[in-house]
Amino acid sequence: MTENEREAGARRSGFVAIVGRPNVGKSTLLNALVGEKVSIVTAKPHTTRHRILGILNRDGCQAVFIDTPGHAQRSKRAMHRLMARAIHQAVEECDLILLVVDAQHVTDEDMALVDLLGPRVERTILVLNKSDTIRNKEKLLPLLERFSAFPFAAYVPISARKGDNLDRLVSELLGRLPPGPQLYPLEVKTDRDVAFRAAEIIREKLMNVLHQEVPYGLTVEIEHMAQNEDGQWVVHGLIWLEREGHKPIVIGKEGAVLKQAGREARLELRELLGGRVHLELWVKVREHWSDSERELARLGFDVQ
Ligand SMILES: Nc1nc2c(ncn2[C@@H]2O[C@H](COP(=O)(O)OP(=O)(O)OP(=O)(O)O)[C@@H](O)[C@H]2O)c(=O)[nH]1
Ligand SMILES: [Mg+2]
Repeated sequence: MTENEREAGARRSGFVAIVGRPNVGKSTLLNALVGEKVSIVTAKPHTTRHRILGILNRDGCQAVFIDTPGHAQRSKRAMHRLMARAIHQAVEECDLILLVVDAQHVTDEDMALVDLLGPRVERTILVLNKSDTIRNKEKLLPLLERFSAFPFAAYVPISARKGDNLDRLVSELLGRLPPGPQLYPLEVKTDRDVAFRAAEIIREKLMNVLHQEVPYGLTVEIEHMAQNEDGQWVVHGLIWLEREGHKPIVIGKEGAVLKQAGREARLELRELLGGRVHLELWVKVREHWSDSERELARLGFDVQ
């Protein structure tokens, strides 16, 4: 945005899709841009499963970001099909794209994504994330050269975790949004309700406590959530697994895993809900839920 436009109070608004392969830091970036945790983050790939909106307001402009699941190789499972669809939809619908790569490990999968974007690279900003892991910044040069064969709108090295260079990224992207009105009320930060966010927080804590052992297809559903007379929130969460044999892993010895994840989740739910929280978790089994569109719809996936 030029100084003149800013003085004239020119408004810009639009949708900005955040895409990239798994684990490059898309959700960390979304949270840093929005200034609030709206999307969960773990050290493991395939953390984000849904399309999640996060909203930034600055200088009379509004950017509506769409966090997407990491782009993975083809898979036949219904859940992965839906995740791939979420990415394609986001890319089609948006005004601008942020393609996030891990500046330390650019792979053939990143390049495959660039191909997939095709002519849309012209409205894509290449975001070289995790630049804090690169001591010698000259190491970024060959990377930039590799990408310079494509007509990206801009190239911005950042650290989403440390917040480095985010101002530059924000000014690059706001300046490229089309003129338009405010799309969401200023106080709205995300399109997701508290039940969705609560379920995601519980899933994040489980993924962290389980380290390498997260059973494929673990998901969390909020069965009940309400505030009682003395202001305390009562939250009942169901943890769905695909196999009976996964139960002992998720429960842990004498319930240790479930207790630790529950403790950590409760602390964060307190912040989200702004009051004391009583959290109860149950582990349940439903075979093959991640390959059944009906089950996926029941668990909040957009199967339309
Ligand atoms: N060093 C460093 N680590 C980062 C940075 N940004 C994200 N990470 C870490 O990278 C890991 C993955 O972050 P996420 O934000 O969950 O990545 P994602 O791209 O959303 O992953 P999926 O949802 O699985 O596709 C986490 O351990 C983050 O803390 C960064 O700027 N620097
Ligand atoms: Mg993510």
